[in-house]
Amino acid sequence: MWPLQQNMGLTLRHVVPALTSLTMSLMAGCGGSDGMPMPPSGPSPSPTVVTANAYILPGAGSLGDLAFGDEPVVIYKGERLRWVNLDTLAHLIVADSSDVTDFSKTGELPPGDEQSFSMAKLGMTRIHCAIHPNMTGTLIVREQ
Ligand SMILES: [Cu+2]
Repeated sequence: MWPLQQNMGLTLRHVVPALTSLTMSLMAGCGGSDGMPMPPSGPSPSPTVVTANAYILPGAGSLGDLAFGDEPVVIYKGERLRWVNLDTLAHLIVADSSDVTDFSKTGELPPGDEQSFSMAKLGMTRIHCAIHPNMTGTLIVREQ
């Protein structure tokens, strides 16, 4: 009986740290820049974050630098940038300078889909569509 119990003890000691590090890496993967400072206290108990929509217009693939409607797309620091695909084709928006703002790229956005990003960092970058390189624009994150 002794050898068996020793074995089980060893197994447990090895399994627990493995689970812990897996959990930690999963948590790290989920971490975004959602640690936003709360706005000054208002009537609502939950913090309100303004969402700014950036639209990928219908027919965007042939609209060139008008593909995103607004040129430049201006977001205020602390807002959520929400890419909304109003086109009938999928698009994948990429920042030319991926580390200047908190937006580096969307995933592939199917028609009607959307994706949001918390924009805490001030900056400006050119943007384009990875699928339709002629779709270009400018993204600016500025102080409110
Ligand atoms: Cu596109």
